[in-house]
Amino acid sequence: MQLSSWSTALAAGIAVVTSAHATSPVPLNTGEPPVRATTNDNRQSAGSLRDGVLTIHLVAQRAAWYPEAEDGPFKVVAAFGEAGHAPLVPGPLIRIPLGTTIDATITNSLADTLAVLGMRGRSDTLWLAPKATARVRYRPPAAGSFLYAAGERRGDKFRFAGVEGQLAGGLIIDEDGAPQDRIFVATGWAPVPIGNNPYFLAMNGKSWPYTEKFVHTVGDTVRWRVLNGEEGAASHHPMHLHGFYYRVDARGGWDADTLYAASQRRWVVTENLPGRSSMAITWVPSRPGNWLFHCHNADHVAGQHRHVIAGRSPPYPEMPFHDAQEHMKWDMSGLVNAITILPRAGESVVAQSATAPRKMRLLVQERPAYYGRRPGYGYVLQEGASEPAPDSILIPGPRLVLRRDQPVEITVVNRLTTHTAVHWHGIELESYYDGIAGWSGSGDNLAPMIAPRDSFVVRFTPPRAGTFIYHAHLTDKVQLSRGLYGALLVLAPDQPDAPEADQVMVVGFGRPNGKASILLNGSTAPAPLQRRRHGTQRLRVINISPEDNVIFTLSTDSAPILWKAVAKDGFDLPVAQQRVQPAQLRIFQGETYDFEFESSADVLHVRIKVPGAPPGGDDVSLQLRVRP
Ligand SMILES: [Cu+2]
Repeated sequence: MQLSSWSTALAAGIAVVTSAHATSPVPLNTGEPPVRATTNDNRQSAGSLRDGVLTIHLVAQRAAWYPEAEDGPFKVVAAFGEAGHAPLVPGPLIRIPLGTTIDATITNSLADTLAVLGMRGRSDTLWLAPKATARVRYRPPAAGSFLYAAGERRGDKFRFAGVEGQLAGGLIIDEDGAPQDRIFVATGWAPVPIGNNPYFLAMNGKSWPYTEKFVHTVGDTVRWRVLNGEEGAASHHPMHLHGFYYRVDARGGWDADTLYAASQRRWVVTENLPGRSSMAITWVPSRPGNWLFHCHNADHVAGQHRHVIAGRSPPYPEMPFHDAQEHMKWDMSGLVNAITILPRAGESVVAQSATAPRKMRLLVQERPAYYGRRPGYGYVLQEGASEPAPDSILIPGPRLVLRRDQPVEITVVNRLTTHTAVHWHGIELESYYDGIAGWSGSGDNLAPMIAPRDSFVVRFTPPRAGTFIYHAHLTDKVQLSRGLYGALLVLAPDQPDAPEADQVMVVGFGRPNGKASILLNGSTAPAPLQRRRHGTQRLRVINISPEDNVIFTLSTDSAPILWKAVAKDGFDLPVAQQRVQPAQLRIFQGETYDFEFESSADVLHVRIKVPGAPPGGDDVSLQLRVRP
């Protein structure tokens, strides 16, 4: 096979270097049952560090990987291991102080040619024929969180995903001192050839409910570096933390890493991790109880992938609803980590507010044949003493307006024919009310699923004014797609609730007339909204679509207007980040943004579009018209 034909299979711009030489000291895969891969928790650097040189010998080989229990189902995958040691998923961690030289020997024990990226000069590719061994010396020039990855030749293409998806590892260069952080590498698996799109994801080599569970104490400083080892533009993981904000200290990954200056750091509850990217984050739990850190792409955490891991074909068995904890094990998979925060010794657990709470009744309702043959679900706020008709629904749910520091008591009444649970996304509340049935709470006092005809009383006092979301957090893909989401606005005590100067745009997903589509404020053809011509106006943008990220624009008839980002996920942005810029935003699932703008135009156009969608594909517009 000619080298030139290898390179044509790859994206232009990657340096192609022939470094394969010598013969392998490691026997080829001869069809024997592969060795067992060990899960890599990324606590320990591989290799041996002496006199400023890290010496490491990596071997790419077939391995049996157990993404759930160690005696559970396995997949035969390609994985890296150190010579003489078990292969690891994800690949061995290379973690060195800045200034260290990596002296790496890499052996390809796979049946076909291997392309290794990131092991020298970041995006410089190394080619290894079967049985070949290469040696690389590389001194990383800067600190940061990087990745290396490899793909195997399959016909005329190199696969960096599929069964090769676990050939990725962290490459961490420390600036100073002993590292106090943990490292997580997300990887993906898909069969070869891909059929019916079965796949699953793993965090540090395990898929929920077998992912690592973290235990911290109130007041601990938690530092994580999270890396998306998956390839490509299609792999995005908007990572959401329940209950607390986290500070984004650095973003990078494949080509570079940017450590943010203090004024550039933002506090978020959701930050998107594209393929081959990294983030360094810091957070401090301030309330005890159980929480989650997970990808907000509902399909990346859908429980059905557990059956893919087990090798089952659809139709999959029914999910168990008899027990919330059992249900939670089957309702999610992949990129979900459980977190338990312990109270600090001697501190009481719950502070009760002295103020009487404002009481609300939120009905969860169902309308048959709303989306084609499928039902629509919707939240409806009860006004007055009598309940609304059971089949009346609103999509999205009503704009819930709460006041900062004012306690609220929301009775959620389930009038669906199935169980549900509500998550108050971004609200810093007590764990028990966070909405993860079978997990929220602490000890034995865990939140239940809300059964049909049952109700659940939620109590919290929002401490921060901003834009939040309330949404179903049970069988998310189904319940979000059917309409169980809405905007949750927390206003300062003296802040007027003025919809014409303070608009909310909710991006969702549904099936109007049975056809799957992104939705803007619940519709593919939303009615125009009125706005004031003068003065500064606020636009709150929410994406709670289960699987879609969108490009959101605000423009006159001819061009985008200018807006200023003022908050992200309900947290005011530092002044240095409140930049005036053209009104275009790529917003991922579970994110909210607040913008301010002024415009005297008669008509402004809000438009959402799925990136890369063909003309006439997913694209929804809404007009903001000046009040006559
Ligand atoms: Cu994801």
